[in-house]
Amino acid sequence: MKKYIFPSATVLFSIMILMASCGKEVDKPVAPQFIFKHNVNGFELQKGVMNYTNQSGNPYQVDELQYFISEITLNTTAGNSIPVTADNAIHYVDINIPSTLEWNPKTRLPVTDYSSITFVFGINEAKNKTGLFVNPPERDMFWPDMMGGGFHLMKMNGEWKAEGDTIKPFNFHIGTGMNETGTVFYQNYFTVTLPLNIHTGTLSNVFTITMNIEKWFEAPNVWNWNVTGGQIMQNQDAMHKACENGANAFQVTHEGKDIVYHD
Ligand SMILES: [Cu+2]
Repeated sequence: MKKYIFPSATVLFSIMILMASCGKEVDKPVAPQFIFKHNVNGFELQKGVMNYTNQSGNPYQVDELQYFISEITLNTTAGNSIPVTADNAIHYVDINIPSTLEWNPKTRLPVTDYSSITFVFGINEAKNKTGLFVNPPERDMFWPDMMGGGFHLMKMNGEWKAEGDTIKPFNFHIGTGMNETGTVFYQNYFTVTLPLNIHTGTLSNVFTITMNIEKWFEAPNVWNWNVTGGQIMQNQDAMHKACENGANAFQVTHEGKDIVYHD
């Protein structure tokens, strides 16, 4: 037996008002898309070519770049925060794995005005524990247990031309730091907030997060591999300085592509 339910006059009236005021369907929440780009001095990174020179005059090249971005949150002009909670709110980026350069989390964004975006570079202390990832490629970011465990926040591997024109490898790796005796550990993840200028109607749901790689070596700490050496995993002072620089390495742009969420 079928039951027919007749909408009340109030409901009908509300629907008519909605239709009249919008002239179209009410905006449905949309799925965000995040695109990750990697530039040096304003141009797309060219891997494996010693085309770059940092402010200390170290010629360098980048061969591999792997890192985590997590806890992305979109902040509305009205003061609400919309967290991207899908996939444990963690995304892995690897310039040698094209599929990681785009993230389509199953999170819905209300169509409204947004004024900023916040994310964690790396993984926060509560989540960054050994065993968090059991499958590659994320698993291969593991950080040794004796050094605090969990996972690298970033691995940037390459080479620089040292004094005497010697080519040396660098492993610009960031993870949990520790003191010399291994009794105190330091978290190196950091939070980035960048302005957005999204107004209802522009429906900007595609966010491009660009890492400007050269910024890791510029300010406030001018990087010199001849001083730090190629390995910084066991050098908390160097990792801390790297992170101070890294806080200036990101920018975000947005555009509308009208990807409507489907269940
Ligand atoms: Cu490492």
